[in-house]
Amino acid sequence: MPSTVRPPRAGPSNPAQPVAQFFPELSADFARLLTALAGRKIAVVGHARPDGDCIGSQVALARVLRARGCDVICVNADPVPRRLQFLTEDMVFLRTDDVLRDPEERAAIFVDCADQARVGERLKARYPSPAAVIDHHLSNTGFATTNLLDSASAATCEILAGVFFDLDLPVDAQSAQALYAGILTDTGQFRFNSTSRRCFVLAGELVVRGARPAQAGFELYERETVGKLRLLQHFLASLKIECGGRVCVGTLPPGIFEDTGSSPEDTEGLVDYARSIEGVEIGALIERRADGTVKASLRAKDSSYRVDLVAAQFNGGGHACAAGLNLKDGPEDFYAQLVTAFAGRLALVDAARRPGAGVPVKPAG
Ligand SMILES: [Mn+2]
Repeated sequence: MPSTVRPPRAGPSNPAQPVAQFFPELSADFARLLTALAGRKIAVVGHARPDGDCIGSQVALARVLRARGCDVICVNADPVPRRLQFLTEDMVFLRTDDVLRDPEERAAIFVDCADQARVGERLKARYPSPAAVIDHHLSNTGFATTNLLDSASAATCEILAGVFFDLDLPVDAQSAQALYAGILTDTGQFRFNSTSRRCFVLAGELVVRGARPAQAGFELYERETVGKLRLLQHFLASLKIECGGRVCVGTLPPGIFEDTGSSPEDTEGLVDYARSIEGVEIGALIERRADGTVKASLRAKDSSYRVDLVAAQFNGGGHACAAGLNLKDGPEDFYAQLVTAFAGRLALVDAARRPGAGVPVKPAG
């Protein structure tokens, strides 16, 4: 490890306590994984509708494995979003159909996937026994042979950056930019609760290795399409305030992407507007598709609201402050059901906050 790296413990409030490594246990596990995978062909598998943390993790991990002489491909059910393509130059990103046709046996490493189905059902079937999963979602129970999990990390890219530095693995400029972009996007540009001193230390080290914050900022946030802004316009017009001003929900109807000239990937970040209103504790985006699918993204200002538990009521999951769900046949009254679930969650949190209350704010798990 370069002598300039001084890994602190995680958590925004902890004082600086330099330790030997960023992730001592995970790094030891990763070193064993590298040994076990030596000579194997590898598929680095990300989730459906990949975000910056997912693509960043795939690029950086694939490049590190490639530098060790491995034959590596990256696989996703959905294409790399336009605004993330600056990270994937000269990398092989394949889709589900490509790998279903490919008879090659590969060890699969899943990244940024809270559960195995996040890659999509057909990819899950293609890679039924992943060699490893590297992830930061609270709800991840560990579905692979090797499970590198840390829910205190803001991003899978944070885990990977720390592990690569711990093990002195080669992080070139493109990997550094990919890891930086993953940390930048999953921390909401270093704003969310999950943003720790470790995020800043790692980001600084990534800049030393060639990450370019101005380029990342431009590619990620200054290249919106008109369609995306039209979608935002519709979303803002749909916002409804619920639960006495503490919840705000916006809805996107079927056909909205065609109507506005936008695409599903353009929904990223919309829900943050619902949450951003003064007094609103929880924001939500409901997306209805013509085939009956209902998707929802839930965002809380405070981790005590545990929106992952609300998502779990509809077979979803995620983090305390950011969760999501997907229903194949969404009920007609899903909006009402979701608001009722939020009301229940708010009541629980309020009860726990009352002086002398014995109700736990954060149920186990
Ligand atoms: Mn992530």
